[in-house]
Amino acid sequence: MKQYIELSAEVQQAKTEGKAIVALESTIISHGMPYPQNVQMAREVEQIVRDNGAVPATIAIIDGKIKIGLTDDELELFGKSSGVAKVSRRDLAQIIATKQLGATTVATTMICANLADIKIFVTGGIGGVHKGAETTMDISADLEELAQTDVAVICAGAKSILDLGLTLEYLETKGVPVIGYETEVLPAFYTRKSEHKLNFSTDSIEVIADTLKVKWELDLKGGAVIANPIPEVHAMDEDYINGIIDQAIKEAEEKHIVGKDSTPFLLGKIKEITGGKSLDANIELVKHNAKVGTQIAVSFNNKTK
Ligand code: PSU
Ligand code: MN
Repeated sequence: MKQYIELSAEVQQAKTEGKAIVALESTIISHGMPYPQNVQMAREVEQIVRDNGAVPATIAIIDGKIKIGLTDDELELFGKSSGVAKVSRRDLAQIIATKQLGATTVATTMICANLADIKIFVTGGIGGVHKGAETTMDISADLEELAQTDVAVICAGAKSILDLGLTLEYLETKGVPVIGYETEVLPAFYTRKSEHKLNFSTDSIEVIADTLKVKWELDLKGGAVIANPIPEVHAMDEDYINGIIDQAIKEAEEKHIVGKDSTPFLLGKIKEITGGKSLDANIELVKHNAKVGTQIAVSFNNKTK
């Protein structure tokens, strides 16, 4: 197994020193945002992790290896290249075996982080149950991964391109804790609120770290979602963004966009219709998640080392 994994020098050193490490995904770079904002976002997020006392490990598949931590050149290559594969659990072995350039989704980043014994992972939003999934069966592999892989994901909830109620039902069935940080309801990515009340909310980083520690010490398999709302000043107007999301979904249906192309198409469309405003919000919420996620990683690391 080890022959497929390569740690960056910075991550290797963090391991030796027992420092907290925060995993970051690469699909958000290659398929979630346009160049050059994507690379700039990735660099800023890495710096926020460092400034808050941990080491960032952006994960991607390059030349037959799972890279845990990217160099600046690798980040740039990722952000610029157009032929990067979007790699979910299904695709991981194939992309490594054929030595393709691959970007890891939430599901695959969890798998790779876990292989490198990194337990805390920061991103923007998770995949979930798509609207209309009762007929399309489009349910993100992210949810199954959360059910089985011991990595906590700090995100701003999920976008309303998804059916948030069904996404929560699915996570409940699979026994995945969804912890609201400074929120009583599931945040909806661009907005701080949705109509879906969470059963566990806290304002304490300590309590989150303790909960993760207990969960895994009890060998309760699987991850957790820590839902951290977008800061008020960057939140978008709910009616405005939901109208645009509906428009994007309609266009995806008309164009018969399905499978793994669905989420990137919708993200791109929303950005286009909002004239880039959704991208600004997206970048700001990821930065905020990086700060909160790093605090959790540092606290968890102190409790478990
Ligand atoms: N949501 C976002 N930005 C993203 C994604 C989701 O706001 O970039 C990406 C993540 O990598 C996530 C993936 O794991 O999309 C989910 O894709 P799918 O719905 O095909 O499972
Ligand atoms: Mn899907």
